[in-house]
Amino acid sequence: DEVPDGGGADRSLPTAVDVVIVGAGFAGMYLLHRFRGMGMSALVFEAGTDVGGTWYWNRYPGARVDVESLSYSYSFDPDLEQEFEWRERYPTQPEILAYARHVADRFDLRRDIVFRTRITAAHWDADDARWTVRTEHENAVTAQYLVMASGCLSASKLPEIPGIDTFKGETHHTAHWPHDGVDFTDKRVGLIGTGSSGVQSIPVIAAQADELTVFQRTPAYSLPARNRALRTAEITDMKANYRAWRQAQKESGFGVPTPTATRSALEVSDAERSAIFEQAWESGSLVNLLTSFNDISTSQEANDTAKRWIHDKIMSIVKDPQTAQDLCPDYPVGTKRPCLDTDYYETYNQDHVHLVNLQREPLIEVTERGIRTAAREYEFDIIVYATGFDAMTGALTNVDIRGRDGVSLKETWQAGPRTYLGLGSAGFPNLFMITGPGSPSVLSNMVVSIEQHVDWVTDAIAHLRAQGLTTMEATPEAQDAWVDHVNEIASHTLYPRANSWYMGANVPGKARVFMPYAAGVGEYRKVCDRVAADGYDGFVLS
Ligand code: N01
Repeated sequence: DEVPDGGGADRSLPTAVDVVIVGAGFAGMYLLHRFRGMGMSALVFEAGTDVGGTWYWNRYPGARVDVESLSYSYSFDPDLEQEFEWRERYPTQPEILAYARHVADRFDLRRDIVFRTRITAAHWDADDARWTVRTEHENAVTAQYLVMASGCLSASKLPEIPGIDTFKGETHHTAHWPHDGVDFTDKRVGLIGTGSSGVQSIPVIAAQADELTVFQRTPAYSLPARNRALRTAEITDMKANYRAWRQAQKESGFGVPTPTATRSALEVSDAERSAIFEQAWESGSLVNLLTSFNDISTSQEANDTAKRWIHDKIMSIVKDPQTAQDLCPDYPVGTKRPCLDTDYYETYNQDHVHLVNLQREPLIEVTERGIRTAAREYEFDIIVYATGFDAMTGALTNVDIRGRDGVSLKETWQAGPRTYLGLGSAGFPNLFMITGPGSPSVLSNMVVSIEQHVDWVTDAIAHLRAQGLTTMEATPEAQDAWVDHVNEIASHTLYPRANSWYMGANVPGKARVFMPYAAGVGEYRKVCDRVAADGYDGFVLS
């Protein structure tokens, strides 16, 4: 992988800047652009060798976004919007990475990005009212503001299985895929995990491998993506109407405009309900499924109708009845992140693809030769871990962040993250999070939420500067009220009923708290706008 022009650990760094930004993904890049526009000095630290964040790291076979390309893109520059040509409805990881690189070039971002450099610590110094940020290479930079643009799904996670280091073959995690790929030809492959990464990679690995065995702890709900090349007419049409579309994105629930469902799944006939689910299934859009009726995410009974309908679909596609049964989830639809796939269920009809249901046959250990379950040992040449992330908080608590009086963010969040608006946390002045816990973040089109947060944070800092002020910190009272509100909203949904990474359930010992804000991006934006209009109500400015 070439080292981009920004250079890396060996470049000389300034000792003080106005802003340190952690992460050069979509959030970090836009932050840098905005801060520069405000005449501020900003430095971005990035662990990878290039921009792109999620799309830099997740290079596993079949990796694609599950939001349509024309919506999953920056809106802040109409010229950028017009000039970039998306090729596919759901673009591949290389296409999205190419977009990120195009943005970096277009706005000359790399000269202020320090690549190959992970941040290890950030400590607030109350006397100077500055953050001291330390890197893995023992460099230190001070900054008035620290913005964590470190991603919600970026701290990857291996499973806690005994013997994980003993396997003699090749081992890969989907979020750390080798840049020159993995050759599965003639290989016996074991894959653990059936979330979005597993569901996307399984059909592609199966097409190459000699034998593929999938170890499933919890089945996913997955919809066929119906991916295709974009038609010239739809690109032209979108480009002509982008402003209205962007506005609709901002006001929508998921950051993807959809008609509002007005009816309950329980008030229509079985035939009509099936026809509506079939339409969502055929459309290749997760949002269409989740918004097919107005009570899919709030009523167990309504949700059960979707669940039964999808079970029937799975049973009709997968030929072996036991495998089909094992692929049917029993938690409510949408309460774990649903997946979008290409030929996922069909893949299990191939003779060389096997499903191991870990609920019936628990995983015991990784051995030198492969994986041992309670039933037997499976031998592999390659093991793929599609086992996900310490989501939403991992990338924040992995850094030794210390606020007022040396208080640690990680320790303060032991019982679950506590933020005001998902943007700031009491006791941590001038620390901002992009798409932090307590904001819609992972329940939305991330680019829409990222832009809203970046705009809000940079506007807030512009406001401080205009007032001759230097610090901003959430009050404990505003934060407590916000955490209560986030929990209250979640309690009206079915989300807390599943053992999901939204709940921290995939990380042993992590507090079980529903982390994102479930009222939708449109409602959330109104709250943020109101807070700003009220002079940043709930924050102390000084
Ligand atoms: O990770 P996951 P992911 N033993 O946490 C299993 C986004 N994304 O990388 O469900 C056995 O969803 C685990 O089982 P369980 C998207 O938001 C988007 O796939 O915890 N199994 C699960 O099956 C997504 O939700 C896209 O019981 C173990 C799997 O590993 C998020 O990223 C593509 C285990 C992990 O699934 C994360 O997706 C990719 C153990 N000890 C990702 N530990 C698109 O845009 C974990 N598992 C399409």
